[in-house]
Amino acid sequence: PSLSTTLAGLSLESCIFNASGPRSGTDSALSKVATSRAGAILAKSATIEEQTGNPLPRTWQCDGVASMNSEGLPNKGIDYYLAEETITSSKAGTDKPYMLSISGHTLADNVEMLKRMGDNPLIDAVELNLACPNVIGHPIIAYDMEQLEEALSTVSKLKLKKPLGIKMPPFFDGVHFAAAAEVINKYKKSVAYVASINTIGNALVVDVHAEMPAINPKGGFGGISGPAVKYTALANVKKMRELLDPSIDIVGVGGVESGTDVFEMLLCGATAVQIGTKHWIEGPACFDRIAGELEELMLKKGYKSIDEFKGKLKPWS
Ligand code: RRO
Repeated sequence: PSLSTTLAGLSLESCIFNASGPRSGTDSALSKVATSRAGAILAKSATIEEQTGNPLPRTWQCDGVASMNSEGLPNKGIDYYLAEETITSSKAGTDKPYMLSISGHTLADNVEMLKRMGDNPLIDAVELNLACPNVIGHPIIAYDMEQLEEALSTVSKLKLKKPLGIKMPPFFDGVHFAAAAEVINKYKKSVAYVASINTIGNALVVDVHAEMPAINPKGGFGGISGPAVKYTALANVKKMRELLDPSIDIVGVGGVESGTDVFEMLLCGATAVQIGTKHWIEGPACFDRIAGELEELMLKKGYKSIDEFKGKLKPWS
Protein backbone atom coordinates (compact mmCIF):
# COMPACT_ATOMS: atom_id res chain seq x y z
CA PRO A 1 0.00 0.00 0.00
CA SER A 2 0.97 3.63 -0.49
CA LEU A 3 1.14 6.06 2.44
CA SER A 4 1.50 9.06 0.14
CA THR A 5 -0.59 12.18 0.51
CA THR A 6 -0.86 15.74 -0.76
CA LEU A 7 -0.74 18.33 2.01
CA ALA A 8 -1.12 22.03 1.22
CA GLY A 9 -0.31 21.19 -2.40
CA LEU A 10 2.93 19.41 -1.43
CA SER A 11 3.53 15.78 -2.31
CA LEU A 12 4.53 13.70 0.71
CA GLU A 13 5.79 10.17 0.24
CA SER A 14 4.36 9.33 3.64
CA CYS A 15 1.44 11.02 5.41
CA ILE A 16 3.33 10.69 8.73
CA PHE A 17 5.85 13.29 9.87
CA ASN A 18 7.13 15.00 13.00
CA ALA A 19 5.24 17.53 15.08
CA SER A 20 7.04 20.78 15.79
CA GLY A 21 8.68 20.70 19.21
CA PRO A 22 10.35 17.43 20.16
CA ARG A 23 13.71 16.69 18.47
CA SER A 24 13.19 19.47 15.91
CA GLY A 25 15.33 22.32 17.18
CA THR A 26 18.58 21.62 15.32
CA ASP A 27 19.70 20.49 11.87
CA SER A 28 21.24 17.36 13.37
CA ALA A 29 17.92 16.32 14.97
CA LEU A 30 15.95 17.19 11.82
CA SER A 31 18.33 15.23 9.59
CA LYS A 32 17.44 12.09 11.55
CA VAL A 33 13.76 12.74 10.82
CA ALA A 34 14.65 13.23 7.14
CA THR A 35 16.45 9.89 6.88
CA SER A 36 13.58 8.03 8.59
CA ARG A 37 10.28 7.22 6.86
CA ALA A 38 8.80 10.60 7.89
CA GLY A 39 7.16 12.31 4.91
CA ALA A 40 8.30 15.84 5.74
CA ILE A 41 10.54 17.76 8.16
CA LEU A 42 9.02 20.36 10.47
CA ALA A 43 11.27 22.60 12.56
CA LYS A 44 10.73 23.73 16.17
CA SER A 45 8.64 26.88 16.57
CA ALA A 46 10.92 29.87 16.13
CA THR A 47 11.03 33.30 17.70
CA ILE A 48 12.96 36.22 16.23
CA GLU A 49 15.87 35.83 18.64
CA GLU A 50 17.44 32.64 19.92
CA GLN A 51 16.19 31.79 23.42
CA THR A 52 16.83 29.15 26.06
CA GLY A 53 13.28 28.69 27.38
CA ASN A 54 11.81 28.27 30.86
CA PRO A 55 13.66 27.18 34.02
CA LEU A 56 14.34 23.45 34.56
CA PRO A 57 12.89 20.97 35.25
CA ARG A 58 10.31 21.70 32.57
CA THR A 59 9.27 18.28 31.25
CA TRP A 60 7.68 15.16 32.71
CA GLN A 61 6.99 11.81 31.05
CA CYS A 62 4.96 8.73 31.84
CA ASP A 63 5.44 6.50 28.80
CA GLY A 64 2.20 5.08 27.47
CA VAL A 65 0.10 7.49 29.56
CA ALA A 66 0.96 11.16 29.12
CA SER A 67 3.74 13.70 29.05
CA MET A 68 3.88 17.33 30.01
CA ASN A 69 6.08 20.25 29.07
CA SER A 70 6.60 23.89 29.76
CA GLU A 71 9.63 24.37 27.53
CA GLY A 72 8.88 28.03 26.90
CA LEU A 73 9.95 28.05 23.26
CA PRO A 74 13.65 27.22 23.43
CA ASN A 75 14.89 27.67 19.85
CA LYS A 76 17.79 28.95 17.80
CA GLY A 77 16.02 32.00 16.38
CA ILE A 78 14.34 32.37 13.00
CA ASP A 79 17.50 33.14 11.01
CA TYR A 80 18.91 29.72 11.92
CA TYR A 81 15.84 27.88 10.57
CA LEU A 82 15.90 30.03 7.40
CA ALA A 83 19.60 29.51 6.67
CA GLU A 84 20.59 27.49 3.61
CA GLU A 85 23.18 25.59 5.68
CA THR A 86 20.58 24.52 8.25
CA ILE A 87 18.04 23.45 5.67
CA THR A 88 20.48 21.54 3.48
CA SER A 89 21.85 19.71 6.48
CA SER A 90 18.34 19.05 7.86
CA LYS A 91 17.17 17.50 4.59
CA ALA A 92 20.17 15.16 4.60
CA GLY A 93 20.17 14.67 0.83
CA THR A 94 16.45 13.85 0.67
CA ASP A 95 13.89 15.87 -1.27
CA LYS A 96 11.34 15.88 1.56
CA PRO A 97 9.44 19.11 2.19
CA TYR A 98 11.09 21.35 4.80
CA MET A 99 8.60 23.26 6.89
CA LEU A 100 9.10 26.14 9.28
CA SER A 101 7.12 26.77 12.44
CA ILE A 102 6.87 30.26 13.89
CA SER A 103 5.60 31.37 17.28
CA GLY A 104 6.47 35.03 17.76
CA HIS A 105 5.98 36.84 21.05
CA THR A 106 3.75 39.30 19.18
CA LEU A 107 1.87 39.41 15.90
CA ALA A 108 4.45 41.94 14.69
CA ASP A 109 7.16 39.34 15.38
CA ASN A 110 5.28 36.76 13.30
CA VAL A 111 4.95 39.25 10.45
CA GLU A 112 8.67 40.00 10.64
CA MET A 113 9.54 36.28 10.52
CA LEU A 114 7.20 35.71 7.54
CA LYS A 115 8.86 38.63 5.75
CA ARG A 116 12.30 37.17 6.40
CA MET A 117 11.06 33.85 4.95
CA GLY A 118 9.91 35.66 1.79
CA ASP A 119 10.07 33.35 -1.18
CA ASN A 120 13.09 31.36 0.04
CA PRO A 121 13.04 28.45 -2.42
CA LEU A 122 14.29 25.99 0.22
CA ILE A 123 11.17 26.39 2.37
CA ASP A 124 8.06 24.49 1.38
CA ALA A 125 5.51 25.64 3.95
CA VAL A 126 5.15 27.51 7.23
CA GLU A 127 3.12 26.57 10.29
CA LEU A 128 1.95 29.51 12.38
CA ASN A 129 1.67 28.34 15.99
CA LEU A 130 -1.40 29.96 17.54
CA ALA A 131 -1.53 27.58 20.46
CA CYS A 132 1.58 27.67 22.64
CA PRO A 133 0.44 27.39 26.27
CA ASN A 134 3.80 27.96 27.93
CA VAL A 135 5.02 31.48 27.37
CA ILE A 136 4.84 33.22 30.73
CA GLY A 137 2.41 36.14 30.56
CA HIS A 138 0.99 35.21 27.14
CA PRO A 139 -2.39 33.49 26.73
CA ILE A 140 -3.14 30.90 24.06
CA ILE A 141 -3.83 33.08 20.99
CA ALA A 142 -6.46 30.92 19.30
CA TYR A 143 -8.66 30.80 22.41
CA ASP A 144 -9.30 34.52 21.88
CA MET A 145 -11.39 34.86 18.71
CA GLU A 146 -10.45 38.52 18.32
CA GLN A 147 -6.74 37.72 18.40
CA LEU A 148 -7.25 34.75 16.07
CA GLU A 149 -9.02 36.98 13.59
CA GLU A 150 -6.42 39.73 13.88
CA ALA A 151 -3.63 37.23 13.26
CA LEU A 152 -5.28 35.70 10.19
CA SER A 153 -6.37 39.03 8.80
CA THR A 154 -2.85 40.46 9.14
CA VAL A 155 -1.15 37.39 7.69
CA SER A 156 -3.61 37.17 4.79
CA LYS A 157 -2.63 40.69 3.73
CA LEU A 158 1.02 39.63 3.39
CA LYS A 159 0.22 37.59 0.27
CA LEU A 160 2.62 34.85 1.33
CA LYS A 161 4.46 32.92 -1.37
CA LYS A 162 4.37 29.71 0.70
CA PRO A 163 1.47 27.58 1.93
CA LEU A 164 0.45 28.51 5.47
CA GLY A 165 -0.71 26.08 8.12
CA ILE A 166 -2.00 27.08 11.54
CA LYS A 167 -1.45 25.06 14.68
CA MET A 168 -4.53 25.09 16.88
CA PRO A 169 -5.16 24.39 20.53
CA PRO A 170 -7.76 21.77 21.47
CA PHE A 171 -11.38 22.84 21.77
CA PHE A 172 -13.88 21.08 24.02
CA ASP A 173 -17.31 22.41 23.12
CA GLY A 174 -19.41 22.86 20.01
CA VAL A 175 -19.70 26.62 20.46
CA HIS A 176 -15.93 27.02 20.54
CA PHE A 177 -15.35 24.72 17.54
CA ALA A 178 -17.91 26.72 15.56
CA ALA A 179 -16.47 30.11 16.54
CA ALA A 180 -12.91 29.14 15.59
CA ALA A 181 -13.96 27.47 12.32
CA GLU A 182 -16.01 30.50 11.32
CA VAL A 183 -13.00 32.78 11.70
CA ILE A 184 -10.67 30.38 9.86
CA ASN A 185 -13.13 29.94 6.98
CA LYS A 186 -13.15 33.73 6.45
CA TYR A 187 -9.48 33.40 5.55
CA LYS A 188 -9.71 30.16 3.59
CA LYS A 189 -7.70 31.64 0.71
CA SER A 190 -4.75 32.13 3.07
CA VAL A 191 -4.93 28.99 5.22
CA ALA A 192 -3.77 25.80 3.49
CA TYR A 193 -4.04 23.57 6.52
CA VAL A 194 -5.08 23.43 10.15
CA ALA A 195 -3.03 21.25 12.52
CA SER A 196 -5.06 20.06 15.51
CA ILE A 197 -4.05 19.80 18.32
CA ASN A 198 -1.25 21.45 20.28
CA THR A 199 -0.87 20.23 23.87
CA ILE A 200 -3.80 20.59 26.27
CA GLY A 201 -2.62 23.67 28.10
CA ASN A 202 -2.22 24.35 31.78
CA ALA A 203 -2.42 20.87 33.20
CA LEU A 204 -0.77 20.03 36.55
CA VAL A 205 1.20 16.92 37.48
CA VAL A 206 1.79 16.38 41.20
CA ASP A 207 4.86 14.56 42.53
CA VAL A 208 3.53 12.84 45.66
CA HIS A 209 6.98 11.95 47.01
CA ALA A 210 8.21 15.54 46.82
CA GLU A 211 4.75 17.02 47.51
CA MET A 212 5.54 19.44 44.70
CA PRO A 213 4.52 20.00 41.10
CA ALA A 214 6.49 17.76 38.71
CA ILE A 215 7.82 20.74 36.73
CA ASN A 216 9.12 24.14 37.76
CA PRO A 217 7.72 26.89 35.43
CA LYS A 218 4.34 28.57 35.87
CA GLY A 219 3.61 27.00 39.25
CA GLY A 220 3.90 23.56 37.64
CA PHE A 221 1.33 24.24 34.91
CA GLY A 222 2.22 22.88 31.46
CA GLY A 223 0.88 21.39 28.27
CA ILE A 224 -0.22 17.77 28.37
CA SER A 225 0.46 15.41 25.43
CA GLY A 226 0.73 11.71 24.63
CA PRO A 227 -1.93 8.97 24.83
CA ALA A 228 -4.08 10.92 27.32
CA VAL A 229 -4.86 13.53 24.65
CA LYS A 230 -5.53 11.25 21.67
CA TYR A 231 -9.31 11.22 22.06
CA THR A 232 -9.46 15.01 22.32
CA ALA A 233 -7.25 15.21 19.22
CA LEU A 234 -9.48 12.84 17.24
CA ALA A 235 -12.55 14.88 18.16
CA ASN A 236 -10.83 18.09 17.07
CA VAL A 237 -9.76 16.58 13.74
CA LYS A 238 -13.27 15.22 13.09
CA LYS A 239 -15.02 18.44 14.05
CA MET A 240 -12.61 20.69 12.14
CA ARG A 241 -13.06 18.47 9.06
CA GLU A 242 -16.83 18.90 9.36
CA LEU A 243 -16.73 22.65 9.87
CA LEU A 244 -13.84 23.91 7.75
CA ASP A 245 -13.96 24.65 4.04
CA PRO A 246 -12.94 21.55 2.05
CA SER A 247 -10.04 23.53 0.52
CA ILE A 248 -8.36 23.53 3.96
CA ASP A 249 -6.46 20.36 4.82
CA ILE A 250 -6.46 18.97 8.36
CA VAL A 251 -3.30 17.65 10.00
CA GLY A 252 -4.01 15.33 12.92
CA VAL A 253 -1.69 15.55 15.90
CA GLY A 254 -2.04 14.43 19.50
CA GLY A 255 -1.20 11.15 21.23
CA VAL A 256 -0.42 9.16 18.09
CA GLU A 257 1.80 6.17 18.92
CA SER A 258 0.95 3.46 16.39
CA GLY A 259 -0.19 2.73 12.86
CA THR A 260 -3.68 2.15 14.24
CA ASP A 261 -3.66 5.63 15.80
CA VAL A 262 -2.67 7.13 12.42
CA PHE A 263 -5.49 5.17 10.75
CA GLU A 264 -7.98 6.61 13.25
CA MET A 265 -6.81 10.16 12.50
CA LEU A 266 -7.11 9.58 8.74
CA LEU A 267 -10.63 8.10 9.14
CA CYS A 268 -11.60 11.27 11.01
CA GLY A 269 -10.49 13.37 8.06
CA ALA A 270 -6.78 14.10 8.51
CA THR A 271 -4.69 14.48 5.34
CA ALA A 272 -1.47 13.93 7.27
CA VAL A 273 -0.55 13.00 10.83
CA GLN A 274 2.20 14.42 13.02
CA ILE A 275 3.98 12.63 15.86
CA GLY A 276 5.28 14.67 18.80
CA THR A 277 5.50 12.89 22.15
CA LYS A 278 6.25 9.43 20.76
CA HIS A 279 9.03 10.92 18.61
CA TRP A 280 10.43 12.56 21.74
CA ILE A 281 10.35 9.26 23.69
CA GLU A 282 11.25 6.70 21.00
CA GLY A 283 13.32 8.84 18.65
CA PRO A 284 13.04 8.99 14.84
CA ALA A 285 12.78 5.18 14.59
CA CYS A 286 9.12 5.75 15.51
CA PHE A 287 8.43 6.95 11.95
CA ASP A 288 9.70 3.66 10.47
CA ARG A 289 7.80 1.55 12.97
CA ILE A 290 4.52 3.48 12.67
CA ALA A 291 4.66 3.62 8.84
CA GLY A 292 5.19 -0.16 8.82
CA GLU A 293 2.25 -0.68 11.18
CA LEU A 294 -0.03 1.47 9.03
CA GLU A 295 0.98 -0.46 5.90
CA GLU A 296 0.26 -3.73 7.67
CA LEU A 297 -3.19 -2.55 8.78
CA MET A 298 -4.03 -1.25 5.28
CA LEU A 299 -2.89 -4.55 3.77
CA LYS A 300 -5.14 -6.47 6.19
CA LYS A 301 -8.08 -4.23 5.35
CA GLY A 302 -7.38 -4.32 1.60
CA TYR A 303 -6.63 -0.59 1.20
CA LYS A 304 -4.06 0.48 -1.38
CA SER A 305 -4.09 4.22 -0.68
CA ILE A 306 -5.14 6.47 2.18
CA ASP A 307 -7.72 8.22 -0.03
CA GLU A 308 -9.79 5.02 0.08
CA PHE A 309 -10.63 5.56 3.76
CA LYS A 310 -9.63 9.15 4.56
CA GLY A 311 -12.56 11.05 6.12
CA LYS A 312 -14.80 8.00 5.86
CA LEU A 313 -15.59 7.34 9.51
CA LYS A 314 -19.02 5.70 9.33
CA PRO A 315 -21.96 7.13 11.26
CA TRP A 316 -24.11 4.95 13.53
CA SER A 317 -27.28 6.09 11.82
O1 RRO B 1 8.01 25.46 23.69
C1 RRO B 1 6.97 25.15 24.32
O2 RRO B 1 6.86 25.28 25.54
C2 RRO B 1 5.79 24.64 23.63
C3 RRO B 1 5.23 25.21 22.52
BR1 RRO B 1 6.00 26.67 21.64
C4 RRO B 1 4.02 24.71 22.00
O3 RRO B 1 3.45 25.18 21.02
N1 RRO B 1 3.45 23.66 22.66
C5 RRO B 1 4.00 23.10 23.72
O4 RRO B 1 3.44 22.16 24.28
N2 RRO B 1 5.19 23.59 24.21
